[in-house]
Amino acid sequence: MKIGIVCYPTYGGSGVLATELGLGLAKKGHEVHFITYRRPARLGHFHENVFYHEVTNEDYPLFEYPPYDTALASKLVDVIRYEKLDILHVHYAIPHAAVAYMAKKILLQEGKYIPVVTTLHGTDITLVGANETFSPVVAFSINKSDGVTAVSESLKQQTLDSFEITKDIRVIYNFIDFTRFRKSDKDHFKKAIAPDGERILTHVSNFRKVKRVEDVIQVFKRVNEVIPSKLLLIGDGPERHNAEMLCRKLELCAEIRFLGKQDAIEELLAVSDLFVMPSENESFGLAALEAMACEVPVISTKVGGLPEVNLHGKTGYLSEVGDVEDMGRNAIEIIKSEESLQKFRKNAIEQAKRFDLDKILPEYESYYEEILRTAVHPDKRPVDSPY
Ligand code: GMT
Repeated sequence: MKIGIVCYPTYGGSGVLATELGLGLAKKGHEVHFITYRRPARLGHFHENVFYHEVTNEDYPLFEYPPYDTALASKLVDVIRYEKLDILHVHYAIPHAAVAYMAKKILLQEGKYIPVVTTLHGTDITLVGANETFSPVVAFSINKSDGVTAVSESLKQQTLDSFEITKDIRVIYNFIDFTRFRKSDKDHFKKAIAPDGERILTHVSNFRKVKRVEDVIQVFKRVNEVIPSKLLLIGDGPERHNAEMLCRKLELCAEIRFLGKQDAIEELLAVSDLFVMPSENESFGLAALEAMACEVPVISTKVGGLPEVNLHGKTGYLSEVGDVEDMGRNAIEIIKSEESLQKFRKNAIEQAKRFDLDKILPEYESYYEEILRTAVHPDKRPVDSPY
């Protein structure tokens, strides 16, 4: 199959998932074309069957906002036409689903029908999409997609609750590549971070408000008062400054390391003892799954799709948003003894295996096949069809 993939090329979860999906499909022999404004972060080097098309934008003094949507639609038309793609898979509804619809309509004029699959990732529905600045276009373009998937049951339900959706939404969970994410015993690495055998707590995110990074620090403070620990904060974003200020105020800078954006997150997760995700909203929590694959239990909130990933009392614990006391207590409960930690570690990896790439990738492949079989070419529709 020849598949086009559109996503945000940044460190956000949707871009990571889309890139891993494309790489997995390419390994299985599909031809995969990424169409993005920058090379996706995880597309580091040459891969067989993988092609990358950069969307370039034109600047002009009239444009206060260069029209990225138009540039992307034009690029899609060109790539789909020239590379003869079979299907287009766009990740994150805004603006990708609407742009895909535009490209589809343009190509229809020349008799080419390209089915579009839209994957909803979270904030495209819960935070940004539901806002009336975008909602009419989001609802329209979801309904005009040939196939729609959501990364958790919770996100599917939230989509149905927030918009008038006429399309069936298929839940296909996010996945994990176990060849990359697994526990390792890099002792020298662990020693450098925690020279006196302290426990290592880790948080990975894009440091947006929704991630509540300050809660991570508050949880860490409570843990560190009882069990000597270190905290690794991985990623960067608008909330980093506030987080650094809080570390200084709490006089915890010696115990907390801000590592910024990292490519080899798996190496850091692999030496961690606990992952902390106190988000206000999380459709799935891919970073938590990556931790669990490395046998790291998770302290998280019980929002969105997190209860589908992190099982309370088994792979970690779930708390109310902002309840740092509860999260602190739960964290201590997990790491208080080697016996307890090992039990949670074992459960974490067992649960992570449900989301193995080798299980989930075929779900996408058969969904594509289903869409290719059932999407109705306009020639075959009644003449008065509105499509
Ligand atoms: O977490 C973010 O804010 C990034 C965002 C994205 O779209 O890049 O992540 C969303 O998609 C991920 C992949 O499906 C999910 O694992 C995250 O839970 C989801 N984030 C939120 O819902 C806040």
